[in-house]
Amino acid sequence: MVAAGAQAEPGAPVTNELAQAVEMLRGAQRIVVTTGAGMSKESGIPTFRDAPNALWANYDPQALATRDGFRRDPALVWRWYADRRAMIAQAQPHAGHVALAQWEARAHTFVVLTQNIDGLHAAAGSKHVIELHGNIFRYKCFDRDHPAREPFASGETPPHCACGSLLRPDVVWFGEMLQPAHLDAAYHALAHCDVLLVVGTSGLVYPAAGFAAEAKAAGAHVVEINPEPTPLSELADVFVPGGAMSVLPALAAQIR
Ligand code: BV8
Repeated sequence: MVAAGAQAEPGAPVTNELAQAVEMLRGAQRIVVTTGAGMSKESGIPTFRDAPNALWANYDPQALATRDGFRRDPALVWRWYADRRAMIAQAQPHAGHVALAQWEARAHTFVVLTQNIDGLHAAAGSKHVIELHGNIFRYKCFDRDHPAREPFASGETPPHCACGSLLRPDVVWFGEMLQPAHLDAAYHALAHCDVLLVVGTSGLVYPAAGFAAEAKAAGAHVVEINPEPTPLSELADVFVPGGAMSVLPALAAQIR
């Protein structure tokens, strides 16, 4: 389901940086895209920095998105994710997500490595998506990672797994390892890509924050798309100032 009017038509003017990025991408057959919260901002999902709603204003995600935070107050963390899930469920992919999905169909290899847990890349039609930090619409048990799905047998907050453990969202919290298979696939893609697109991430959270350096070391070009410079910008061959919803369609349209 894609937002009405979310056609991947170019929205951004062709700027000098965009033209440079097009030169780098034209002919590139192996493309990796890594995305952060900024990719979903124009779908109405707040980033970690400018979350408008009360929970995010009053709680530090790094305190809540941890095993200790869940142990301290499982009901609070469960409700925090339930509020986010309800908001994310209303969000739809925008023209930038659609542009990436259409581009994938034309490229030789095209992999999206996303830090986002909202599922919007897949919803837009992207087939090769690695959800590095999990998915807010999936659940598992806290002690043994047993998968769980709604409707839950128990009505408590949080509900219990059949094994007796508490249920939690199936996302990767700070201090938790990412799935080895995801990391292996990500590093393999980064080691063999012609271009890495870095879209909508502040470049602060590892291991994703290290992807630009990995790709660069393997000889790839790095193109960053963000309204603001980030710690990754000095690594990038081209920094394209702007939002994902307008820059990605404009870029993809030039590469046909
Ligand atoms: C791990 C899921 C092994 C849950 C998240 C010291 C040094 C290095 C590393 C560490 C360290 N100490 C601890 C670590 C490891 C830690 C880490 O990196 N900490 C940081 C803070 C230093 N990492 C981990 O724990 C990871 N696991 O490494 O395991 C280990 C373990 C322990 C110790 C060492 C190693 C697990 C990290 C995953 C955490 N889970 N999310 C949930 O979402 O609730 S993190 C969460 O926050 C996101 O997934 C994302 O990764 C991060 C937010 O970052 P962004 O996505 O970049 O979003 P942000 O809001 O910051 O920025 C938005 C950007 O968009 C901005 O730049 C803005 O300008 C731009 N933007 C705005 N509008 C637009 C736009 N861009 C485009 N278009 C627009 N319209």
